Amino acid sequence: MTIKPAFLQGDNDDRNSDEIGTGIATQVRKKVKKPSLYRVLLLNDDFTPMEFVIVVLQRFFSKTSDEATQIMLHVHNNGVGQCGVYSYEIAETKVSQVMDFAQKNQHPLQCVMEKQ
Ligand code: TYC
Repeated sequence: MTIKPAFLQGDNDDRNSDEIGTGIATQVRKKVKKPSLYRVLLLNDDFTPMEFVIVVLQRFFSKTSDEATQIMLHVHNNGVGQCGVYSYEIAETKVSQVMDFAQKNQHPLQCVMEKQ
């Protein structure tokens, strides 16, 4: 039987090779880590118009008019609500886009992310 060293094994080979005759257990299983997920949240305030929040949810989170209205009302009534769940980079981009858009329109809307 031929034993291939770990570095010659195929890219898609994720088996464990316990022993290769050296007495050293060699771990060849690839570590495939799932990306951590982050919630993107909108916070309520007393000044941002409801219609503006609905536009944000449609433009940046691809919500329908009905979904956006529901989420906006949830935030209005509860103080905070979820726009979506994303990988770190996407969540960060969404937060930046919303904060830029709110600032350009002179609304105090706050958008944050938190690890799920
Ligand atoms: N409370 C705001 C108002 O009465 C509406 C609002 C909803 C603001 C959601 C921010 O994230 C928000 N105009």
